[in-house]
Amino acid sequence: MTSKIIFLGLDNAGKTSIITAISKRFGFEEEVMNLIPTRRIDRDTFSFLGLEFLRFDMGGQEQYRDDYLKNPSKYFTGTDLIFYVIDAQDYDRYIESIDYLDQVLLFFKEAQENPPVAILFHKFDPQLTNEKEINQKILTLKQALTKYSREFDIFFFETSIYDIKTIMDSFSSGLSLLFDKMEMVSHLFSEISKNYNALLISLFDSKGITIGEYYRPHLHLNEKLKIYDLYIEAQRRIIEENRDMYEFSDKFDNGNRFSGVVEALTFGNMHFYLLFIIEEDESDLGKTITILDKIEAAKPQMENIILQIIQ
Ligand SMILES: Nc1nc2c(ncn2[C@@H]2O[C@H](COP(=O)(O)OP(=O)(O)OP(=O)(O)O)[C@@H](O)[C@H]2O)c(=O)[nH]1
Ligand SMILES: [Mg+2]
Repeated sequence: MTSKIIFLGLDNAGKTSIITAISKRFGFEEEVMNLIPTRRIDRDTFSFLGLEFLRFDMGGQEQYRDDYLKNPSKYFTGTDLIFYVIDAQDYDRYIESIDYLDQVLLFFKEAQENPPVAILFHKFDPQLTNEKEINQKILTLKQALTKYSREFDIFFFETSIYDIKTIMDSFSSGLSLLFDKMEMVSHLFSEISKNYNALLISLFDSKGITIGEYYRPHLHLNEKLKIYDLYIEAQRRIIEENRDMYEFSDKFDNGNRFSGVVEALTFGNMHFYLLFIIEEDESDLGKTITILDKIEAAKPQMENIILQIIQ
């Protein structure tokens, strides 16, 4: 069974940029700078956890929007997941965007289809995250959008192509809505983390989609971003150097040191990457090494977890 995922939103919202960033993950900046408006609909397919997905990038120019809305069943029927993208910087078009979403969701409601809806407040670029105005505007918009929550499961995300982690997180979380088992993995990781005193445990597929994740509640966003950058680099090295694991050690802005280990796990032609981050005990480095050894020894257990979810 193929699942259908659609990306909707006004023209210039950033849909194609997001899809490009997800598919490439590195070196997409130039391509994104040179994007032209999508004509009608771009389709592509990808697989995740052994399942096939059809992804529709639905061009948002007015003529196309009119077309979809005139013939909604042709375009929307059988949708399993909606990503609705709003240009968070374009305040003047908030109303227009809500209006479009209204009409789209009206179709789904009448057709009695209720796919989950991930709403992305996009172009929430790193330099804006602390600005009062945009935060206030987004908050107001969220309040207006909660009216859909009676009929639909809606989820909000702030994203920016200048912070790839925000994009990957929103996409992974969206997909997780289609997989009960993904929640199970995260739950399991939270249990496992206690044995290793881990700061973070994540399982990624080969394209960087998060299958499960645990992180210590107090871990800051910039700490997560730092870890993610190191992870991307580790994954690149594993592939280039044909390794099955990679270890690194670094420190956060507050000076606290941490160790990371990425293990590559392979099942047939599917590749997964398991990331552990543990706090380094500077007074007792032997302890850190013991934990890292313990993590390595637990590889079969981890492989079992993955086997359960890809079956
Ligand atoms: N500042 C900023 N600009 C972005 C971001 N994402 C995309 N853009 C820019 O927004 C513009 C439009 O992006 P597209 O991805 O083509 O928009 P679209 O939603 O696919 O538009 P249509 O295909 O017409 O529906 C491009 O110039 C991108 O470079 C972002 O996160 N921040
Ligand atoms: Mg486009």
